[in-house]
Amino acid sequence: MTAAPLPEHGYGLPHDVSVDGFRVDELIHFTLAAITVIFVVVAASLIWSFVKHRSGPALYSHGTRGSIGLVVGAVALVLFGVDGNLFIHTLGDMHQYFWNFKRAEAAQGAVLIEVNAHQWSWDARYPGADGRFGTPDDVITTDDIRIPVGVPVVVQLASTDVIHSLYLPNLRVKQDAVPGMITRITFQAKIPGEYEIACAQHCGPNHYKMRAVLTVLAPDAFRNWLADAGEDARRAYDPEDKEAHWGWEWRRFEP
Ligand SMILES: [Cu+2]
Repeated sequence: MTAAPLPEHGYGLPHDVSVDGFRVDELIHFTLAAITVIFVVVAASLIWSFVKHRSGPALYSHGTRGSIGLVVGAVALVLFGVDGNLFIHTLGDMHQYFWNFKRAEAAQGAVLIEVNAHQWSWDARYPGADGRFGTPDDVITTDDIRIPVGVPVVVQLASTDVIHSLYLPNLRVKQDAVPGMITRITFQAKIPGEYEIACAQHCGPNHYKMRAVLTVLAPDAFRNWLADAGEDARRAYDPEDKEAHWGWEWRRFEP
């Protein structure tokens, strides 16, 4: 039984413990502010017209040039000012941070992990001391992903049955695990602790049980854990146990 992360308290988004999560939160807060303003303007103009036209004969009209211009202008303002702004910022953030695997993998001390999702748990694989996946010193865990604080982590994801989705709410990232594909996700934690890992894609009757713990450790604690686990893995390695050999050679996506 692994430790459970502490429940979140209060209102709002889950506690953000990632380096880049604020970029997601900023977009959400900007959207909330924009729709609040739009709601107030729309509700106020509705109430105003109800009151203004509450008596007198019914009036049918397609509007004046001025009123049509006002509506078209307001729609254009929302489309370009709000949606356009979100679109441009999202593309920029994806390109520079959330999908910048090249930079993450090149970073000093970056941690690479392979995750195999299946009904209904998350198996994680670390390359061990030799730095290569699919060798006898690979460290394998179940529903227990450990990472060091302060360095980029890159996860390559696979699924052996149906579509799952690796969701780390406290790091503001989520990625589907799709049978027949290797997908990937990168993030960097800035606060040690235990956080929730959830499957975000309904994947069968026990989907709700597909929870795991992400433990963010101090760099030394992580190194020690990985070294000890690598020793254990080497001792426990069984070449006949085909089930345990699901790892793959780390996929190079960038040329
Ligand atoms: Cu699942």
